[in-house]
Parts: sequence; C-alpha cells; structure tokens
Amino acid sequence: MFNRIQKEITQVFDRTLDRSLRIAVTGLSRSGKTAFITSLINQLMYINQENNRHVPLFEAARNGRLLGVKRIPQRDLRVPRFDYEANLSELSQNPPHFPQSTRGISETRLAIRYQKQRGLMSLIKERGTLYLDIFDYPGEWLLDLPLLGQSFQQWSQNLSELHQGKRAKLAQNWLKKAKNLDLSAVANEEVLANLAKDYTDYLHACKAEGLNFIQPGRFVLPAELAGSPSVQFFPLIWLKQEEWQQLEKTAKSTSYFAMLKDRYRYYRKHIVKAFYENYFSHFDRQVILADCLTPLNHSREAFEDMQQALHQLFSNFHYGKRNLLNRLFAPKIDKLMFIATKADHITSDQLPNLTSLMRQLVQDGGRYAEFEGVELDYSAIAAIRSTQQVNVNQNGETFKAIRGVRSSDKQQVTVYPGSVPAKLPKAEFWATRKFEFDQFEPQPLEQGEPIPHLRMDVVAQFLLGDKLQ
Ligand SMILES: Nc1nc2c(ncn2[C@@H]2O[C@H](COP(=O)(O)OP(=O)(O)OP(=O)(O)O)[C@@H](O)[C@H]2O)c(=O)[nH]1
Ligand SMILES: [Mg+2]
Repeated sequence: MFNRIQKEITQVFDRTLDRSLRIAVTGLSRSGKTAFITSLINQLMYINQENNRHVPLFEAARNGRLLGVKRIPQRDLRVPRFDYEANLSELSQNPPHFPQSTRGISETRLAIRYQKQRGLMSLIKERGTLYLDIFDYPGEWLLDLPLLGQSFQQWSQNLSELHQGKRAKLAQNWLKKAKNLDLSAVANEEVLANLAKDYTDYLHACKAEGLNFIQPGRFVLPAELAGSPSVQFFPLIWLKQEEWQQLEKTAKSTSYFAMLKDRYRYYRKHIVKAFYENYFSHFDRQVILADCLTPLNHSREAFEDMQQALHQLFSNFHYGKRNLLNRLFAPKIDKLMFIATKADHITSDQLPNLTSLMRQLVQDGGRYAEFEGVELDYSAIAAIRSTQQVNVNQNGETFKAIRGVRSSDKQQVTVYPGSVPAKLPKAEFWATRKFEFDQFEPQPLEQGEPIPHLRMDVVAQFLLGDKLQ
C-alpha cells in the first residue's frame, strides 16, 4: 500500500513538472502491440542530433533538438522488463521473424533528452528530460475489463446474446454437458474443472476461427493461474430470467450455482480488478491499435466479432461516471489515437480508406472521448514494415502493388491486395469480396539501420511532440 502511494506521489510530481508520460498501448490479441512498442523504442533509440531521416514527421527530431534516447531502469521492479533485445534479435535473424505472442506483462522506461525551445530558458539552451513508461500485456486479458461492470448474471446474459453462428457450433460440446448439470446440487470441484476445460477448449476454437471476443481472457492464457479454481468457471448462458431468480433464492452456498458465482466474483475482484488497477487506472495518453485487415480477410463473422469486441470495451464509457472502466478516458488522459495497424499489407493509395474504416469501427468510443475533451486522432501505420511499394506495368497500364516475402511459402511475391472499404462493409462486400492478402515475413534488418516502418513518426509526434517543446 505504502509503495503504491509513494509511486503515485512520484508520478503526480513528475506529471506536474511535465517530466513523465505513461502511455497505454491498448489492443486486442494480435493487433500489433508488441510490434508497435518494439518499433517505437527502436525509432526513438535511433534518434541523434544530426540525421533523423527515419522519422521525418517527428518535429523535435527533424529540428535536431533531440539529444538522445535511452532505456533506463523502470520504476516497478516486480514487473519483467519488456524484452526489446529479444524482439530485435528475432528481427535480426536470417531469415527474420516477428516477435513472439505475449504471454505476460512487461514494462519499459525511456529517457528522452532534449533541447528546450520555449520561453526565456531557450536562450540559455536549457535541456530537459522526458520519461516515457510503456507496458505490454497479452491482448486477451484486455477483454476482461468489461467484466468489472458486470455481475455473473449480466455477464452470462451478455454472452448468450452472442451465442449464434460459428460460436454456437463450436460451443456444442461444452454446452451439452453444462446444461445437464443440476445447478442446485452440491458442487463437485472435479466436475467443474472438467466443464471449465471444455469451455476453455471452446474459447481456443473461437480463437482459431479468427474470433476476437473471448471471455474470460485468462482462460486461454492463464500464465501462473493455470489449473487454479480461479479459472474454473463458465457463464450460464442458457438460463432464463426466472431460473436465475429461482436459483438466487434457493441454491445453497455449497451448490454448483453458488460456487460458479463465487469463482466469477473472485476472478473479477482479484484478477481483473488488480490488472486494471495496476496498469490501466493511471496513464496519460493512449493508443488503441486494431488490425482491421486480418478480419476483413477472414470472414464477415470475424470482422463483426472484432467490432463487437471493441465496442464492448468502449461502449462502457456511455454508462456514466460510476463505471470503473470509464476511468480509461478520465480527464487526465489528454490524447488518444486510434491506429489501424499492419498498413504495409495494402497499397499506399488505400491508406485513407483504412483510416476511415478505423474511424467508423470505433465511432461510439471516439465520440465519447471527444465529449470528454480528449484530443483525438486516427492513423494507419505499419510498425514493422514487411513490404515495399512497387509500380507494376500490365497491358500498358501502371498500377500500385506490394512486394514482400509471403509467410505461407516464404516466396517473394508481388501482389495487389485489393481495395479496402472506407466504410463498414455491407452484405455486398462479403458476397463479392475482392480483398485478399497474405501474411508477410519481416524484411531483413540492415546492420545499423532502424526498423523500417510506415508513419510511426506521425504517432511519435502526436504522443510526444508537445512535451518536447
Ligand atoms: N506486415 C506486418 N505485420 C505485422 C505488423 N505488426 C504486427 N504484424 C503481424 O501481427 C502479428 C501480431 O503482432 P504482435 O505485435 O505480436 O501483436 P500483439 O498485439 O502484441 O499480440 P498479443 O501479444 O498476442 O496480444 C505479428 O506476428 C505479425 O505477423 C506490421 O507492422 N506489419
Ligand atoms: Mg504482444
């Protein structure tokens, strides 16, 4: 407790002096958070006073006012360091690889030395240091945040509304067994463990089908909680309102019903809330990353599922100030950027469409933030650019295409991935789908060169520009 208060006091002190920024990188699983953080650190570490051609739109770097950036020890010694070196080493292999999917929390702190520009002090060339704190975590855990505002019954009912199409099919095995359970009978932990395993298998199957909406997130990535009763429960999606009421009244504290409810509450209080309080309750600026292209490539259901997952996160902000989650957008967060990632999968003429699609996708959350006085922006980027833009001549016509090493067969290919819809795709889009792309392998890193990217400098300018005056 004392440690936390001390930490918060130091943070407030630093903030008042404009010395430190805590950046939240928010995004569902595989949205590109780790690639983004790795690239951001890399682009910043390559800044020197003379030559910053890799970040032309980052003003302080372009003007030569950035003196140097380095990683320094983080504040919270209990949290693992963000493994920047390992990620960079993956990218430096021959052939290069993308960093691994994240399995736990990690943190990093950067110190940015700069020449002040503002006020009298600039005459005597005063220098300043801006500290930047960033943490990384598995995207699956993020989708647990909406649980903070939901009772066991609300959560179950919310999931029952989603129970259709692919989900209903994949859930069959678990649901058939779960429905047979007499919820008022005395609970047997072994039975619960087995049913929770079936439910977890179902969540894994959803993930494999490209679906994003996976709750509880820790079930698919439990880390040190694996096998503990805290991750052995499931939603009662089949219960009708009257059945809930009945069980609430009659089920004994030793029953399956009571035990499931207790475990849900425990999970919410000790796992989700702790995650929220330790990492999401205090930060200054936020980027929300979304990979709009993979679901677009996958299926209508995957795309709508991602939209639903994002809305679940952000629609919470509409429900007034009592909701814990709306502190994500508390007034102290003064800037928020929605970022469509992996933009190197499309030709440059499609970037405005991708940005516009991203805007539409998160519209509700975006409007709320604007309302709260947050400075908002939208962008499309590639943190680790894997392709090159080329012009192709065919039948006397020139058109733009992308070239890169395709992940599936490791062949270099030149392709035209098609056009990205600027608006949320309607039924016709899925019927006559012309959009298709492959995954690409990262480009080999040149010795002494920063990671190739698309528009990371725009993000750096948005997040840091005003603090480096
Ligand atoms: N072409 C391209 N692919 C990218 C880029 N960023 C991420 N990817 C791809 O997306 C995958 C996931 O990226 P990560 O950065 O690991 O995503 P994450 O959000 O950290 O995912 P979790 O850790 O699972 O939550 C990578 O393995 C790459 O295949 C990019 O800038 N360009
Ligand atoms: Mg990651």
